[in-house]
Amino acid sequence: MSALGNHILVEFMRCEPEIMNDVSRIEKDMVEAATKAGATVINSTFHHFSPYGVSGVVVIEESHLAIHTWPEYGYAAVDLFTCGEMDAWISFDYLKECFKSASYSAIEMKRGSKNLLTRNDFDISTMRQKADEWKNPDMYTRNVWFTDKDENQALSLRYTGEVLHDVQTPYQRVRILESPKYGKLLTLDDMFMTTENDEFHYHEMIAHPSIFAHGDIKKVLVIGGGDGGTVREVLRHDQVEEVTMVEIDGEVIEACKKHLPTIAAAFDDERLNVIVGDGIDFVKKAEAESYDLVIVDGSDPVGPAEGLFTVDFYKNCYNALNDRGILVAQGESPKFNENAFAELHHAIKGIFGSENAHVSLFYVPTYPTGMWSFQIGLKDGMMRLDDIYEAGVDEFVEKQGLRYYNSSIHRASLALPNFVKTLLKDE
Ligand code: SPD
Repeated sequence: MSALGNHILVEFMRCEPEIMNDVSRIEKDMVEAATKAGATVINSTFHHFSPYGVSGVVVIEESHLAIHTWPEYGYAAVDLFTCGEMDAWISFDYLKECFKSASYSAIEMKRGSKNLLTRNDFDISTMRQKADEWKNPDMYTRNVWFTDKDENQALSLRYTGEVLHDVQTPYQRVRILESPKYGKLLTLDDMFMTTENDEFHYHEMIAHPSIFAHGDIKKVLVIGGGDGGTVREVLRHDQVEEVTMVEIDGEVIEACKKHLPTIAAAFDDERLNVIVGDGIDFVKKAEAESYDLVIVDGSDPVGPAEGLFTVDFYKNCYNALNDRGILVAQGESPKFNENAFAELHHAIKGIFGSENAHVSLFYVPTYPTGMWSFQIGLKDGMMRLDDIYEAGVDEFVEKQGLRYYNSSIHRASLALPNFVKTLLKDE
């Protein structure tokens, strides 16, 4: 029986769940499946659903290949719809291998039986000309988003679907994704850590305010900070003699050295000593009164960073600081995780004294709500965070080409909105 097209409806079962959730890989496999069968690819569009599932279609001159996946069932429903001489069973065999499908079935049916159809007469040349006038500027379009969220709020960034690095370490899932707007993104588990295009907001603000307020920082301890952005900023200061960085997950350092060299830019500095190990334990055993500055550049209070939000840890940081020492800790957001934000402030108050606990606010577009904080403890009650030599700060800013921090931002970051003051009040 002669027909216009051939349709193979495929069930791929017992596939590898990770593959079924990898939009980039599925798109490549589908395009390759079409090409291997001799099809001419016109374009493709794929979408990743949160938290899992992929849908997509490859449009070919000979019709289309479409897919919908359910990673949680290791299942893919695939349509191979072709016209002309193309053998779609080649695509079938190829995809079966790609998806590592251990069980599959397929039904083949003819589409558009010619004995049931009547052909109309068209002016083919005009129609071809019309079709040529429309050009698709992007051959492949993807709608893939990474979302950092809690149960009520989220921040999503579109990424290209390219996963440059994806490693499950004993501590967390470390990923580097490529995005059109923010460059490469470092994510840990399901949270944004830093991005090429806005990392300077965070890294300049974690380092410079306390260094300028103190005036003579020489010995620094950084807990966490595996991407290298914090030590890069600290080491801009010539008076800094020694920086020890203790990062629990060596994979973060390696991934960032490889994919984020502009952030991991100071690992070769001779003043830097990198230790891959447990920062909580390191601080517990640190020599008393040995640091001018302790910076806690940790992740959010879940997983490996949970211990960085305990009173005991900050007591040990206090002990490790000398009598003019300063603590700066990643302080969470007063609009996203209010409880962690307020509890950390109370912990620092309890240890450093209520007049010596401070909060600086800054803006990071790629963290949920955008409003983020560093929390500061001053061991010396006479020190004032806003006491800076402005001209010196701005000369440094100019010379170093800083893009977020300056003397006005220094002061402004210490001004708190009323709702934040209320959040921080003692109960
Ligand atoms: N939700 C993100 C909290 C910030 C975590 N630290 C970022 C590391 C940048 N060096």
